[in-house]
Amino acid sequence: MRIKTINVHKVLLPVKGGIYRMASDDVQSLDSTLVEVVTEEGLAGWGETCPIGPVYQPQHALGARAAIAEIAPGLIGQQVQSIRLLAKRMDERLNGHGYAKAALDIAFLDLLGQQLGVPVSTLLGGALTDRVESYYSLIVGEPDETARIAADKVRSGYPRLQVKIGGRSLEQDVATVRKVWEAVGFKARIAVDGNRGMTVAAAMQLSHLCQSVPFVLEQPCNTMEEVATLKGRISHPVYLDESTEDQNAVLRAISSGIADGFGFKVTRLGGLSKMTTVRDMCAIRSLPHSCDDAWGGDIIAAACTHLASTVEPRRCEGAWIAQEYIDGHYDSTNPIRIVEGHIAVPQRPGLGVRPEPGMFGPPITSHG
Ligand code: 0XW
Ligand code: MG
Repeated sequence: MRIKTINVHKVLLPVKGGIYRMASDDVQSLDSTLVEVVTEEGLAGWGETCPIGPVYQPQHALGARAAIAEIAPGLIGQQVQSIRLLAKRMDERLNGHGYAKAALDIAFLDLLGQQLGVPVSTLLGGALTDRVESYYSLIVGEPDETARIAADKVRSGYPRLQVKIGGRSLEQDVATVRKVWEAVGFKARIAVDGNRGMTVAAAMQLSHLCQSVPFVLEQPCNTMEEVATLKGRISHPVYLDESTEDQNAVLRAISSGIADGFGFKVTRLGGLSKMTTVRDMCAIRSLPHSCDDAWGGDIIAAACTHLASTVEPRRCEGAWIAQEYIDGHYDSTNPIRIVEGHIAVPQRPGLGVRPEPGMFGPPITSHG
């Protein structure tokens, strides 16, 4: 099975409700890059990478497409058999840019799964469950309104909530966390996500003022070093998200004991194949983690779901997908959907989702 063509598509995904607000940035429409890798036999594998704007993390949409333009010509004619060989080939074409390589890695796994007649979860080591948890992300908002949405989402079945804070007064952040807790109590696990927006001092004050609320504090400060100084000085467990820039950053965080868990992004870590390594490193130290991506449609949602199904459920902090904040699906027959806060793991070969033929229009670039 040799690669004949790689088509690149650009898809705009406007935010339902207008604005997705985080401490680090407000976004209104996201620019997703999809790759369709077509073999000589006419089989098509899909991949996707959709950074949540150019500010959330160093990755950005134009960067993804520029990187794919460097890499793709070198993949034409290559066999889709050894994912590791294809990864090596990509590294020989371009240093770094894991978030662009991730889209291609996902497409290779989609192809291989279809050829072997197995779901991607099987290629990642095997699913432990057929239904994974998701979580609802509450954007930075007014405390009472945030608590009202939180209660509503927990009633609908979400087992976990992520409360976004930062970029405003400590008073508002503390009020939001307390009100969400009063509204949901132990009915859901709570992560409080500062998205790099807090000083160490503010993170310490928040933790002290909300001491009796059992939440995990996700990426409160900008750097891993700042977050490291919180150890032993606050009462809440600390998770890293944006600081996990690559596999080595995860290794550093685990070996130095900085993080009690992680919010992982499949594309930032370089794709599903690279994620299996950090997944297994976390298993060795019994560390919980999510299986998310920053944004995107059904393709990346399927990738996150397959991965999450291979994580020991007691340590799986869910697969976040953008469904609640975008309209429609690429695959209306077999969409990846959150039902009662959970996502069914696709059982069909490959990713188990196919964009409707022609729905993205002609590709913006074709290689091969
Ligand atoms: C909730 N997410 C997974 C979606 C947005 O991209 C931000 C992200 C996070 O945890 O920071
Ligand atoms: Mg986060």
